Amino acid sequence: DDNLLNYDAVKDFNNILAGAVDSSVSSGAFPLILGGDHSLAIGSLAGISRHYENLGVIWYDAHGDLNDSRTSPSGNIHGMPLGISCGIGDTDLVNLYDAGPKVKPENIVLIGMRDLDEGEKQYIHDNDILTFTMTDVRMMGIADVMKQALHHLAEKCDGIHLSLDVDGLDPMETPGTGTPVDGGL
Ligand SMILES: [Mn+2]
Repeated sequence: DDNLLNYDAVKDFNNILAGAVDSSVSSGAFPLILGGDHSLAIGSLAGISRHYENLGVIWYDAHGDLNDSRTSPSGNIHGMPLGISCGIGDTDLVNLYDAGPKVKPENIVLIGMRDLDEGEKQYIHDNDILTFTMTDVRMMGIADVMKQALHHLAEKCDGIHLSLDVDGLDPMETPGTGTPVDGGL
């Protein structure tokens, strides 16, 4: 598949990261992962998902990151990590560290969305993923959004992986992002 940029580097790095996160959780520590590219969530989710039956995911981002190589307009793997973790896209990345999907779509909450691609909108709709756009955040306030997000996950999840893309914030706060989208928090 030639629509996956930096494929080998992303795959190798995420295997190492998944192992590090797995060991960290095993030792009772709280893994905090900082990185320059959201493709690292493939490895962080793979490493932590071993430890939970129903892992919840709060995905704070301007983007859904639910593309696969067929729907991705850019080929950037950092636009695909949540999709890959749900089992869509490149087989080796889907089966990274452990075989099969790491996250169930019904256990995801998307917050801060304001730049979704058509394929992503379809996936969100088909899988009924709880989604708060920036319009929702402005109308409801972030406190209410978080309350609803946690309530939604508390009913069925035994743990939560929080993923925060700096582009979820407004580009005035985080000008260093490669994918700025106006109107963030
Ligand atoms: Mn993003």
